[in-house]
Amino acid sequence: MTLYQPFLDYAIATLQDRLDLSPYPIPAGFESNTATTGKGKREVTVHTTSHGYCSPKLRQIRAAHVQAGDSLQVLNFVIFPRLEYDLPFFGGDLVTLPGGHLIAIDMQPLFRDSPDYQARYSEPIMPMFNRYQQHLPWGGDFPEEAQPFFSPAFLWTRPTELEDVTTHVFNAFKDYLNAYIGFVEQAQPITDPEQLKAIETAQLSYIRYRAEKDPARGMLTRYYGAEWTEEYIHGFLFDLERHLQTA
Ligand code: DBV
Repeated sequence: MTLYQPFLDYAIATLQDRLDLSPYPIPAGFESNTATTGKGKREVTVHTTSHGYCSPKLRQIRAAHVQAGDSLQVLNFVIFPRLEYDLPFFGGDLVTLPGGHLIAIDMQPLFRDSPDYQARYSEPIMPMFNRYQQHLPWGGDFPEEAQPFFSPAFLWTRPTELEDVTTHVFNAFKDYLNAYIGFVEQAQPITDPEQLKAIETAQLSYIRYRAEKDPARGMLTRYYGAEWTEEYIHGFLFDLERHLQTA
């Protein structure tokens, strides 16, 4: 089973169709990785692949896809806009573990407390969110410190049925992504220096948080070691800081 491959295929095809995509470089050694865990009949191969694109308004569109049989499937898919735009991040964390499915889909705001920002980037999504929440109820238990990084349209759910993932979650992923691309199409570059500074600060704060708290760190370290995992997190998955240093 490769539960989230259709999500990834759909995302790349749709972005390619609607935006002007170019490849985003993946550092050598991080295009893919494979590890084996368990012994005898329980032996499982854990295969991780990386995918990267960019567009004139999007600095990095990237995915990490972890596949290890029916009980471990993960697609982490995030879009980081260029710093000249006040666009939110698109974030998808689609996780299937032995304990069940855990789904996070959102357009994560740069300025959560700004009414104007919410009016532009969250309110238009609320009808969609309300529609999906009927089938995908709030997933509960959610780290308090992560709150500032989520929008009011944050879809956070723990489906108990596989069928909910292949139907409602897939539809929600498609709808959120298409709405996001609509925002991208409309976005105009910011020129005000103060606003540009605020965007950079907000992007850095988000990326530092995600890199520091990456919930996959434990899993990736177990399979691929600490050195590979830290470099993967800081050199590819959440790489803005590196790029600002070398710019
Ligand atoms: N999460 C990542 C990356 C992953 C990844 C880069 C390469 O940011 C996977 C893979 N997320 C992943 C895994 C788990 C979670 C959990 C493997 C399960 C961890 C475990 O149970 O061992 C949203 N993802 C989670 C959790 C949250 C999120 C809140 C629960 C963990 C917890 O309670 O601390 N990820 C988190 C988030 C976004 C996101 C803030 C935004 C959409 O992508």
